[in-house]
Amino acid sequence: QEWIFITEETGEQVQMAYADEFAKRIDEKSGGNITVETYEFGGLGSETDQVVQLQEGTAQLAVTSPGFIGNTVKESQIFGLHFLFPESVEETQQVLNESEAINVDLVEQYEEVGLEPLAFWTEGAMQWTSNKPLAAPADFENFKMRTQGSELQNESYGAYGANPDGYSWGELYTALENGTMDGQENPIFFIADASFHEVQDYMTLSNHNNYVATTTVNQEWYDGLGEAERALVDETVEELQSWVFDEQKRQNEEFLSVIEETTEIVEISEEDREEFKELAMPVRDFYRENISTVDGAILDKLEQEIEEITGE
Ligand code: 6CS
Repeated sequence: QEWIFITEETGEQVQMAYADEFAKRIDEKSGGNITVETYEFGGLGSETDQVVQLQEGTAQLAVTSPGFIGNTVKESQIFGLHFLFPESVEETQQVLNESEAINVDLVEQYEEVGLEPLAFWTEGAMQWTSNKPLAAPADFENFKMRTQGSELQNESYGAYGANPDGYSWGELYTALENGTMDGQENPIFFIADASFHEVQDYMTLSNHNNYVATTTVNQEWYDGLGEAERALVDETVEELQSWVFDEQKRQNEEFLSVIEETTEIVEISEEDREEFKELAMPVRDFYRENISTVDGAILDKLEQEIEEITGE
């Protein structure tokens, strides 16, 4: 048997490292009977094309990101809210592992469009890079901010006064270089590996959100697997939760020094951080009223679950 696993990243970036590790373990466990072919981003079209391929079953497995899948699964845009998840990446992963809002209620939303999410995991806290220092909301006035294009991501930056626009990351280096875009958000490993820091003068340690990736499979394929094969997939995905946490941590730590060599690091004062948080709060109501198909019930539950985990 041969399964196709597509990701939105390239080389040894976290999603590819994940897919390759998955392939290796399945090969070993199946005694070579199952081969998992992993595909880098670009090989099979844009990020949104990949969602369609997964739905159609051209690919059986994928790592998907809410920023790109948000038009297909509206509710997944919840991950575009700023300052919702705990500041600690460890606690964020704990929420992603344990939350019923995510692992039951949100999962049902994916199932409605033929997709089966098997695990949600963080690729690390996101930071802003920019061509001028971003330290307070006022700095975002008329700032051309690149997002992945989900409506809620755009609303989140609109709330600070920015002009957000969706863009594929494959074209982002050039857009930042020629000034079509002024800045973007991503985890540190990705900023450095995609060389965005080369064409940006500043990186703000904003920690405003985490990058959440989802191991997602074609539902019909998954339901049609034999019991032993499905157990193999489930067990491997489960094992990889702690593996990928360590991998993103290692990559984010290692790459920070690469960025520091060329790029000025900007910190946000406590006061300004509070101002960002205040501006981000009404976006939750926007999500409840304009994006959610269940009147914000998933967000209501998730907020409670986060409170229980952080004790705040
Ligand atoms: O910014 C992006 O679009 C990309 N960032 C990451 C961390 N992974 C893939 C994604 O396409």
